[in-house]
Amino acid sequence: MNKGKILKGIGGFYYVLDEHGCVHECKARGRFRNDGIVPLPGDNVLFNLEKGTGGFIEEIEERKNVLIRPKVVNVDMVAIVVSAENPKIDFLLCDKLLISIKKAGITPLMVINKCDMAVDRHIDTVYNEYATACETIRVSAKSKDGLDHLKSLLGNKCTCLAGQSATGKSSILNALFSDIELETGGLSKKTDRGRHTTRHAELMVLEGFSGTVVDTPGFSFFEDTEILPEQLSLFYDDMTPYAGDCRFSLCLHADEPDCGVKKAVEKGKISKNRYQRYLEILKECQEKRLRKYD
Ligand SMILES: Nc1nc2c(ncn2[C@@H]2O[C@H](COP(=O)(O)OP(=O)(O)OP(=O)(O)O)[C@@H](O)[C@H]2O)c(=O)[nH]1
Ligand SMILES: [Mg+2]
Ligand SMILES: [Zn+2]
Repeated sequence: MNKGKILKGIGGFYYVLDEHGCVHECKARGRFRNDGIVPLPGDNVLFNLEKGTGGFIEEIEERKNVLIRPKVVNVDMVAIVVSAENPKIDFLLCDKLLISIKKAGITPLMVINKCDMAVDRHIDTVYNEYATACETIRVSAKSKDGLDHLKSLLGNKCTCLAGQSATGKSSILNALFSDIELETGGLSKKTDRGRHTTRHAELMVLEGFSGTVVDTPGFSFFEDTEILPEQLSLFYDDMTPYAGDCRFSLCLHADEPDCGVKKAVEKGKISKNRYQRYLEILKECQEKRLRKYD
């Protein structure tokens, strides 16, 4: 038996990368279908190569995590790609994405792209919003500034690039790796206005790396994540250092007196805007819980 990783699946065929860097076209054994298991990109598998008939996936290792859209498993890092200029960044959406990434136990990375064309003030606004919440870097797919840093962070992980359409996810991958040639264009495509250029999920193997990347055709995976109101702030790395100063141990950092987080906001240690959006998301979590017990 050989060990490998599924890069993509098309029409019942799975493309499996072995430990030597070779890709094999495999089918899955019928019992997977009988058990209701669909092999997915990212799956670590054991497979057999048979003369004439190609390969067969025999076993699928237990999955570390499962992303819903795109359907990818065993993801180590999600890079949220935002644009410092156009399209305008949707902070609330980014906050929510960050929360779901943290909740899934995946490492987040904020990538501010298009720094070549953006005014410094706009770049700084985004940077200051997230620098204490997660690792945040500034890049330009066009000028290639910051791309070496990004490359070093990808390492041998499996990284998904997520973000609004036209923020430059595909452009970044094209600029990073000479053997990758993805379609770009995003919003400018007349026939496909505002829709994502990138659609299917596929792990791409990085040249000279054991790492892989997925050019995510969407922004809203994990949309059904349910979060308890008292859990929410645990997913805010920019707030947790101050939660120890709260008078109440189950402080929601909303209306409670003597709240360490609110004090940190007043002192400018936590972004006011991000805190305001935290309150908005907290309300949503509370309403969701109420609806559940209606
Ligand atoms: N000036 C500048 N333009 C960029 C940069 N990165 C991407 N663009 C442009 O932004 C547009 C969208 O880029 P894409 O790479 O297609 O964006 P995407 O995030 O992959 O979009 P979807 O696949 O639709 O989700 C293209 O016209 C790119 O040329 C950059 O760093 N600087
Ligand atoms: Mg794309
Ligand atoms: Zn508090």
